[in-house]
Amino acid sequence: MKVLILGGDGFCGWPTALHLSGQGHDVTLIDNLSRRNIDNELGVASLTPISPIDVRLNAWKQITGRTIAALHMDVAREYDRLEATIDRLAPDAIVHFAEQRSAPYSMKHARAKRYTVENNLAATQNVLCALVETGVDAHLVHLGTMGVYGYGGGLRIPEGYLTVEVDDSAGARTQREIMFPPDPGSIYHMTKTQDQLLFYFYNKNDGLRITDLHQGVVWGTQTRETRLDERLINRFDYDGDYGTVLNRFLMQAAVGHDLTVHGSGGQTRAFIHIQDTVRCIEMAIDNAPKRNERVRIYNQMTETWRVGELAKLVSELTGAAICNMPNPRREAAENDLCVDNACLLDLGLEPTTLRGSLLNEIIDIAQRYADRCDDSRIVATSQWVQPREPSRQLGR
Ligand code: NAD
Ligand code: USQ
Repeated sequence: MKVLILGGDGFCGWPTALHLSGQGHDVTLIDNLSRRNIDNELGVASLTPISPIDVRLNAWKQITGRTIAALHMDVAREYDRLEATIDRLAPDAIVHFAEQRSAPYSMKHARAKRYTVENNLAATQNVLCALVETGVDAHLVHLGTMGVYGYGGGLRIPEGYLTVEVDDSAGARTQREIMFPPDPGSIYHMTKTQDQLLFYFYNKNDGLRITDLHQGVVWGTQTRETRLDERLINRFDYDGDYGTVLNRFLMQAAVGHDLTVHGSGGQTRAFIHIQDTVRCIEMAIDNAPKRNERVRIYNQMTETWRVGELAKLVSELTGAAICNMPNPRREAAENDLCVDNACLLDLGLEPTTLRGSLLNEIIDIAQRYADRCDDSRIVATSQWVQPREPSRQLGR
């Protein structure tokens, strides 16, 4: 298949590009390198030494003989180029990762909030609009988030659609399937709930074939392909804005920093290893929805963990101390999370378990690159609610 990968230089996009190319697909990636630029803006760098994009691509060619084409393009701001590219390439599938994906960054300040909304919604709208305008019948695979559901509310979370009982217009009790009510916890997560509405509309109106993968927190760094050569290494974010919780704990243990549990650690989240991410995307591409099928939604996660339990596990493996810090986020102090993930398991996903793989991750990545860590960037500083003078507090 011809596959176009939007956001193909990022943490999930790069290993996906390699994996799909390695499987024999004809891959082109698009990226505006905004993620690398945000690192510069924040004064941080990936714990792993990531190579410039052209070095990455040349290394892949040298090692495998396979070519991945790359275009520097802003999907949110260069609509005409995007449309012309989709028209010219006529891909069978488009994988869309090209969004600002950090919740803390999206809550940092007005500029970051506005950028996140403008970038994410325009990127999604542009790819959908370009598919309609060109008439290219590509299957769009989007990386969404478990965070659109609001982490539970005591329900078993279905794969996108909730069955409800309502009265029909004649007053008879009837069952309907509706999109699960959105309940975002950050500006970033809110953009993903809005993406869902765009998908719903373009699917209903234009018959676009769309799979939305509601992914949990991704952990791990390397995949089979990124391990082939150090020039292919994947990024590892550890800073307070872009580092995700488990990778942060692994790195903190490696550098002798206390594990930074927000609040009581009772928050439960869904997790998936990066190796399983790339496999899930491959399976989604191989199983495209039929024409006139509604938006297909899969819960792309393999296990749920309480943040405090994760810290305990890492502490038991490494001896690291745990520190319960004031939570900078506005989120439930505790929640249960029960998720239906049968679709991807039925397609053949064999989960990488956290208990089975954590120690390797600590040794292979966190300890190996520990000397690249800037300790001053570890603690999360982005606040969900800005402290204000009493007279300026909203609603008072
Ligand atoms: P990332 O920031 O590492 O990668 C995103 C890539 O998209 C970056 O290389 C960035 O430069 C590019 N990009 C952003 N806006 C763009 C634009 N307008 N035009 C072109 N390129 C653009 O993030 P990631 O961790 O790889 O996440 C990829 C996707 O998966 C995101 O949409 C994210 O919401 C979703 N996701 C990630 C996780 C996770 O834990 N990392 C979990 C669930 C869902
Ligand atoms: N947390 C800590 N200590 C830390 C970092 C985080 O206790 O040092 C807590 C947070 O308060 C939160 C939980 O861990 O309760 C998860 O935080 P996270 O930063 O690992 O994940 P999150 O902000 O939800 O975002 C990440 C990705 C995002 C993706 C999302 C999937 O950055 O792109 O959409 O995971 S999900 O969480 O399932 O919505």
